[in-house]
Amino acid sequence: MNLIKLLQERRDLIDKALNRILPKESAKPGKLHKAMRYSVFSGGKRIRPVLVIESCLCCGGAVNDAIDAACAIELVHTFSLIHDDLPGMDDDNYRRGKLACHRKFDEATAILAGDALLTLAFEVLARGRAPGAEIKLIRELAASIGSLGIAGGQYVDIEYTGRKKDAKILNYINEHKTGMLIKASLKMGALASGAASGRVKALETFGRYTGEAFQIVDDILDGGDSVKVFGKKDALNKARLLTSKANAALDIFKDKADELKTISDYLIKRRF
Ligand code: GRG
Repeated sequence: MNLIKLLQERRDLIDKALNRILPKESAKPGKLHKAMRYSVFSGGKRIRPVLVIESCLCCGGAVNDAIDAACAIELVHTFSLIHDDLPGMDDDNYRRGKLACHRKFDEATAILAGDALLTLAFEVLARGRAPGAEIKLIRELAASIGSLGIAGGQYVDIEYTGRKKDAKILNYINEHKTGMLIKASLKMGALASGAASGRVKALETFGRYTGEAFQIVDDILDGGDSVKVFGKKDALNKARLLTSKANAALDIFKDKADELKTISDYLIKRRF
């Protein structure tokens, strides 16, 4: 398997679907739609939607079964990045080397662009191509991003601004702020395929470990909290251990899980 080619193919497919789903800039209010499109198409790696698709394929589903869930996840991810950059949160001027949405446009536009992306995600799931799975998908996404999910993780992260974090707090933040959406990506891919509960559970376990490892590597790449709390060497060892646990959870799928295992290995070796 040529992983780089596979990732590129999946990204192209996801970008085409996102382009179809997002309102055109010509639709009123044009500036709001321009801001939504600016943030969605500003160079994201599309890791989460790729995971949705691969999880669905691993369970015997088709790409088409997963594409709406994949787009919904990316819309929520983009929403969370727009809001994360706002002055009341991380107050960042740049995202992916480009002006953050509120700097390119203005704060009100960025807040509303985020809100509109979040709500669009649920609309997409509700009109999805996974008959019978819609409610399960909507429930999974909603549960992963609320106060017991990403919003909770972000809240605690902000609460600890300027304070020393210990391993317990950091694990909580990583698991919620970053891990929850990655875990949801794997679970939603499985749900979209109509997989039985044991298989869904296995992919959820893979997603939980992979999500935690992803944030640790993110911190290693930019000198973030995991490096401060664990030290660089121990942080990398932790990410490797989490990834081997993640991959072990997929043994029941035999070679059908090869792509997912290769992706999780790649995510801890990445330099981007
Ligand atoms: C979702 C209801 C709800 C609230 C969101 C603002 C907020 C509350 C949460 C912020 C969450 C956040 C910014 C987490 C960081 C996750 C992370 C590691 C992002 C980087 O992911 P990549 O590398 O990004 O996949 P690209 O740029 O490739 O898309």
